[in-house]
Amino acid sequence: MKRSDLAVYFIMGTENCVKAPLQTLEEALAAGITMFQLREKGSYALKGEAYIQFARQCQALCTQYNVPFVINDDVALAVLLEADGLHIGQDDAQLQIAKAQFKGFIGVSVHTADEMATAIDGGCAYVGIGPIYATSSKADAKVPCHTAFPKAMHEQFPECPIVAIGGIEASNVAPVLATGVDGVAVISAICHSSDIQQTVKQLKGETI
Ligand code: 3NM
Repeated sequence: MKRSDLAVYFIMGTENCVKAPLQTLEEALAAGITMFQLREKGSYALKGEAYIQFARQCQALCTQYNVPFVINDDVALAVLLEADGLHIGQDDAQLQIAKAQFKGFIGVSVHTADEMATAIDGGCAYVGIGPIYATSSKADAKVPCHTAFPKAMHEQFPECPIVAIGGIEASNVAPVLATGVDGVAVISAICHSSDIQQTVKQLKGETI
């Protein structure tokens, strides 16, 4: 992956969507998202064959738009589908174990400088830092860190690509981009948008 792939990183699972999930994904791809992560969580999450089929449909759309396709927290599915990337949290499979099985790139969620140093030593492709602001899309999200922490991490580890996540939307993206991070990852800003084209532009910092 390239650092610029993190610019607008759309994350989605079927439970996050207001409209049909594949329609939302296709609109987001057409609007210019630069990376996509399938994060199928929650009590109504697809399971088994239905989950695999849905993942394949998402992957096919991403391929059509030449956008990297990432699987959240499911090493076996990432291997089965030969996804471009895998994203893991601190409570998921360990980076070394995931790396031994999956040959694509791996991103890791980090919340401290120590976790970030460990992820870099382990060969992560990028880190996710959040939640920046309060979010209702992740039940067990930590206390918001706001912009000082990603700014400090970018200054301490300038070689490591960083994507900021959590509560980011068009109205509050500017201070996040000003920290020097490579991009922003969003769920609700796109899933709940009435104009995805405009939202993606705003998240790239292209319009006010
Ligand atoms: N991870 P929204 S916050 C998936 O802090 C996720 O690591 C987070 O959704 C973290 O853009 C989050 O709707 C949810 O706030 C992001």
